[in-house]
Amino acid sequence: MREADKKALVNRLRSARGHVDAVIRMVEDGTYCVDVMKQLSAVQGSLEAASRTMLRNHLETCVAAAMKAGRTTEIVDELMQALRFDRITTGPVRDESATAPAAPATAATAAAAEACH
Ligand SMILES: [Cu+2]
Repeated sequence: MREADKKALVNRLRSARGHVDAVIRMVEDGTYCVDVMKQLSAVQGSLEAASRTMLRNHLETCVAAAMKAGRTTEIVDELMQALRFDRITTGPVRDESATAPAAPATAATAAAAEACH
């Protein structure tokens, strides 16, 4: 993996970990359900982007090298197997602008939270 790509991926994963910590605090604090769900969706989007980055790297490095070495069938078989269990990477791309950190509850969500808890 190229050093710059590795650095970017590690940063993204660290950011997702921080985001998960924030969601844990939201749950512990009794934040309104829908607000928690919104943040979980944002974290998932970030992890999906990380997974796509990993796939792209694999195609550009391992797969390209295997094909050059004439191991096409072997590497394609492996890839087909891997993609089978990774619908996240091969599925539709999410709106990554939805990965913003948790926003404070509005008056409307606060009122709805009252009804919910
Ligand atoms: Cu690889």
